[in-house]
Amino acid sequence: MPRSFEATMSSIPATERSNLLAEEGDGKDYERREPQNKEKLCKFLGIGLACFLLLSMLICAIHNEPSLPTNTATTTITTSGKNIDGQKNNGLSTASTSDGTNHTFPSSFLFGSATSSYQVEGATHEDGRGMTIWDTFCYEGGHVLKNESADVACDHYHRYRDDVKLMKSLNLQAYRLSIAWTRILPNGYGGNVNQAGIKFYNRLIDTLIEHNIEPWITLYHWDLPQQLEDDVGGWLDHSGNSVVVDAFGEYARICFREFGDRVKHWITLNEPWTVAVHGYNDGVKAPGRSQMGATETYIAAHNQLLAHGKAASIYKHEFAREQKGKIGMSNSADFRYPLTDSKDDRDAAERAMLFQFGWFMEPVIRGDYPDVMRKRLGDRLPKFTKDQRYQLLGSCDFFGINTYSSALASKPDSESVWSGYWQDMFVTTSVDPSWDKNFMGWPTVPDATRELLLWISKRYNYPLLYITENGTAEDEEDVKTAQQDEGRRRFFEGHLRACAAAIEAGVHLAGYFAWSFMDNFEWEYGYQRRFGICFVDFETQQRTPKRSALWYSKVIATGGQNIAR
Ligand code: GBH
Repeated sequence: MPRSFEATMSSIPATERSNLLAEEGDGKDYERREPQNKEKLCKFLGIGLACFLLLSMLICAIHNEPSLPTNTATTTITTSGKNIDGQKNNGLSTASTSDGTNHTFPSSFLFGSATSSYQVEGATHEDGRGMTIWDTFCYEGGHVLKNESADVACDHYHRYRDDVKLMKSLNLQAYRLSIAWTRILPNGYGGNVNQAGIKFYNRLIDTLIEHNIEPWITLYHWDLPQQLEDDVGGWLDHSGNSVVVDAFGEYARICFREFGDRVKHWITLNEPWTVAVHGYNDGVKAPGRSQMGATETYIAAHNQLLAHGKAASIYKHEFAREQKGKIGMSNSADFRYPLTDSKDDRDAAERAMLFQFGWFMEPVIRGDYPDVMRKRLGDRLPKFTKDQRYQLLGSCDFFGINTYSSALASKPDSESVWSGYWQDMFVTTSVDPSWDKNFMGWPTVPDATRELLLWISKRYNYPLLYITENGTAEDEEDVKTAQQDEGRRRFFEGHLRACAAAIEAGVHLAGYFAWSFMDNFEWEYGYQRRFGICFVDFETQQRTPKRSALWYSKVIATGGQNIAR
C-alpha cells in the first residue's frame, strides 16, 4: 500500500491493533491477551532498528486506549463544492475522473454485481420460508408504490441457474447475494433449521463456483424475521436480554457452518444506516416507524452494531482459522462537499459524514461512536459496555461501501424545534445545478466517489475497502429503452474511473460490485424503479442485458485495463 513512512509511524490503525489482539484468546478477555502479545513482540525486537521502531509503535498502540488516527480533519476537501465537475483542477493530485485519462485497475481487482434475497428471490411462501417484516410491510398496504410485494420478484429462487449462466456470460467474477434469514430459521430463532433453505443456498453457491464466480454473502439485507418483530420489537429489542442479537449470532453461526467451506467473504449487515433511519426515523421502509425517531433510530442502529459484533466474533473464533475467510459490514456512504469554504460549512460536511458513515465505522475502528454524535445526542445515544467495545473493535477484515449519491452541506441558520435524526445531524443539503440527477432524483456525481474513498482512507488510515454497491436507476419502462441505457453506462464509466483514480492516490480498494445484477423489487418503490444492469420483464421473467451490462463485461474482460467509452 503506498503509504508514507510518516503516516505508518504516526498511527497504527485500531483495526490492525485489535486484529493483533484477536489472534490470541477468546476475543473477550482483552486484559488477559495483552501480555501474550507483548511476549510475541519482544521476540522480534532484536531484528534491527527499523523493526524495533515499528514494533515499539505497536506496543504503544496496544497500551493506548483505542483512539482515532491522528488525521481527523476533512483534509481531502480542498475546494468549495462548486469546483467539482471534474474538468477543473479540484486541488487533488490525481487525474480527473472525467478527463478521458485511461485509468487502470490492479490485476487482482474484483469486478462483481449484487442483489439481495427479498429483492430478487420471490417464492416467499415456498419450502418453509418464514415471514419477514418486509412481507408484512408490503401486505399492510399504503407503504409501497402500487402496493406491490416481492412474492414473485425476479423468481430467482427458481431461475438461479439461468441467472448464474447470464452472470458468467457477462464475465462477472463475483456475485454478492444475501441469505434470507427466514429460509434458514423460519421464526428467526435457532433450533429449528429449515433444510430446504440450506439446500437452496447450497445449490446456488455450488452453481456459482462451477461457473468460477465467487459467492459473497450478506447475512442481513433487511428481511428481519416477523417473529422477532412480534416478540421483542425487532431491532428495538424490548427484551432487555439481547434476544435479537443472540438470534442473529445463532443464524450467522449456522450459515458459517453450512456454507463457510465455500464462502470466503461474509458481510454481516447491509446498510444498518438505512434500516435505522428509513425504518425508525423516516418510516419509509419496514418496520415503518417514525414517531420516536429521536431515540429509536439510535437503538435500532446500536442493536444492529451489536449483532454485527456478535456474528463477526463467532466467525473469527469458531470458523476463520479453518475456513480462512474474511468478514466485514456494508455501510451507506454518500459524500458531502462543504457548500462554501467557511468553517461552519466544512464542519457541516464532516458532521454529515460522521452521522452517516462514521456512526457505523467508528465503533469498529475505535470502539465508540463519533464524538460529535455523543456531543449532540447526549444520553439518547446508547453506550457500549467494555465487552461490547472490544467485540466491535477490529471486527471487520474489510469495509463494504455502498455509494449512490452526493450533496453539498452547509450549516442551518438555526436549530430545529423538532427532534429526530436529521435535526440531530444539523446539516442543510443542496445540490450543484451542474450535477446529473437519476430517476430516483438523486444527484449522480462520479468524482464524489473518489473524494469519498479518499476521505475514508485518510480519516481511518487506509483500511481495506470494497465498493459493495454502486448503481443508478433510469426511466426505462420497456426493454428497448433499457438496452440503450447510456445514462447508466456513463454512470459506471465515471464511477469506475473515480475508483481507479482513488487507487492511484493510495486508496486500498480491492473490488467493485455493480448494483444491481438485474431489475428487482426496489423496496418502497416496488417495481417502479430499475437499478439492474440486466432488464427484467416482470410479466415473462425474461432477462436482457442492458448496454451498461455489455459495456461492463468488456471492462472486466480487459481486467479493468481499459475503461473505454
Ligand atoms: C441500497 O440502499 C440498498 O442496499 C439496495 O437494496 C437498494 O436496492 C439500492 O441501494 C438502491 O436503492 O442523500 O441523505 O438522502 C440505498 C441507500 C442511502 C442511497 C441513502 C441514497 C441518500 C442519502 N440509499 N442515499 S440522503
